[in-house]
Amino acid sequence: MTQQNSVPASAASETAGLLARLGVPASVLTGGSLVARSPITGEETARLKEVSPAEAKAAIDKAHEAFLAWRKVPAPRRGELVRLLGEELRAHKAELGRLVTLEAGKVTSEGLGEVQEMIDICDYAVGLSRQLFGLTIATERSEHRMMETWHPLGVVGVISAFNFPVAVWSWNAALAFVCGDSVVWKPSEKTPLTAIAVQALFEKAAAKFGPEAPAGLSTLLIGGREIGEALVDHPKVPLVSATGSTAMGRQVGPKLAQRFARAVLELGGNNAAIITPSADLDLTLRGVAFAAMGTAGQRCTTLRRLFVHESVYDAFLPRLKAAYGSVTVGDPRAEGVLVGPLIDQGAYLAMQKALVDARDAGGVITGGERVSADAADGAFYVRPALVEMGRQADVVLRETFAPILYVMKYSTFEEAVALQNDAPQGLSSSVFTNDMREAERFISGEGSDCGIANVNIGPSGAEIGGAFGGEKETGGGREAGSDSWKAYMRRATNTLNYGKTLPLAQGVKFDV
Ligand code: UN1
Repeated sequence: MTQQNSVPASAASETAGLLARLGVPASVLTGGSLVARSPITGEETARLKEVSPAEAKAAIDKAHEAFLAWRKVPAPRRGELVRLLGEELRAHKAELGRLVTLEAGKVTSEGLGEVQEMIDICDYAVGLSRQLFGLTIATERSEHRMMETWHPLGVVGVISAFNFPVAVWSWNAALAFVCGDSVVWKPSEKTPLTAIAVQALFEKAAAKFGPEAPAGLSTLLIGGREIGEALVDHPKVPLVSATGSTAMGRQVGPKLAQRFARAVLELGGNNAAIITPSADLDLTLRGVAFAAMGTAGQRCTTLRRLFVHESVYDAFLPRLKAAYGSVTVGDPRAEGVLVGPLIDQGAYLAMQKALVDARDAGGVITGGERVSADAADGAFYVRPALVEMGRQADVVLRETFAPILYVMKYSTFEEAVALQNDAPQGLSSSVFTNDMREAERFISGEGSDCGIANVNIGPSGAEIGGAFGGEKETGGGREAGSDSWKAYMRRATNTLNYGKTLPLAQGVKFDV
């Protein structure tokens, strides 16, 4: 049975109150041209001033000046600033999490969870600030030493998407700050308010830290596409980390390559799960439900393709359909709601188009219809869609950023892995199995070709400790944990001669 919430209450007045508590003056929220909205009701929440490309360029120049000062501050001391940022986030987790709910439409636990990811990466970066190690390498020459050192890189540009409006900045920024870099952030036009709140919290932390944190260390640029371009084109930005569509990455990647800047690209995902004959179906059901319907299908790690072994298909599908029918869709602030709104009408229309294409390709659809339209006509709530497909048609191979799960049958494990790897994207993947050989094969070099390959958990909800990112059309970038920090620094190889002779490498003789 379709359950839904009653009329959503105003989101605008609560937004203003939260921003005030997060340290954002009311004057910021009016008089501009960028209209901020809450997807919960569709109502306008602010009109923000946008920077011009010339102002963006000047701000990037200033960020470069900030970098020149910041790189001189010892790394563990830089870590102290990030520790203070983490403290601000802890102290304001409830308000910021709620603002994420209001602006991005995430249910309460996911809004709070996003802020928790920010806190976690701050903790991680604080530890890292004392572990920016290089290697000492055996040299072929006597009385020599060879080593590598890691140095601050410069201004790091961050372009983020609406679906993780604040966490993505923090995965980049917390690392960049401890690495000795300054950060310039262009958030999604769909979620500027959460970015403004985070910048206010950063400024509080920087004020506590003191004058060693230069002005311009963290800069927020509110604006549209041309502001992103200003970041991508500026010669003083050696690294841009961009999260968004593959189409966006195709524009950004070549421009950065043209000027030999680094790119961390976090683009589309078309994540799959394989349900094998030995899978624990209770656990699998929970894993699939969260990964496919959570965040209203708007994570880049959302589960979009499900391959079910023919021997368990008939046992599993009715249970999955029941979960799709009973999940509560509605106001994400309400207790018990698991699926909030789509971000906007564009997302809704893209979902409907994909469902038409899926039907044309022979898909049998359960759900997918709009709900609560009469309660808030500017808001777009949908029942998540389950689409049984006979084959992996074109529509299945493209990423539609909405809660659509395509379900297909398979016969052999090899076939399932091949189907999973057949998508142009390569972000996240999982297998549900209790067969050790299948599990190991899936995560082996011959298994999943994705940046994330999981066993007995869904593809979404990654922890910050691992490197986050994917292959192929996902862009190849890695953020957050493991050794991702190395992208935010430059490496120098140093050879030191402590002897009185000058032996040349490779046995070369050059005696003058
Ligand atoms: C994204 O959707 O842009 O793995 C990132 C996850 C999150 C990150 C998603 N930690 O679902």
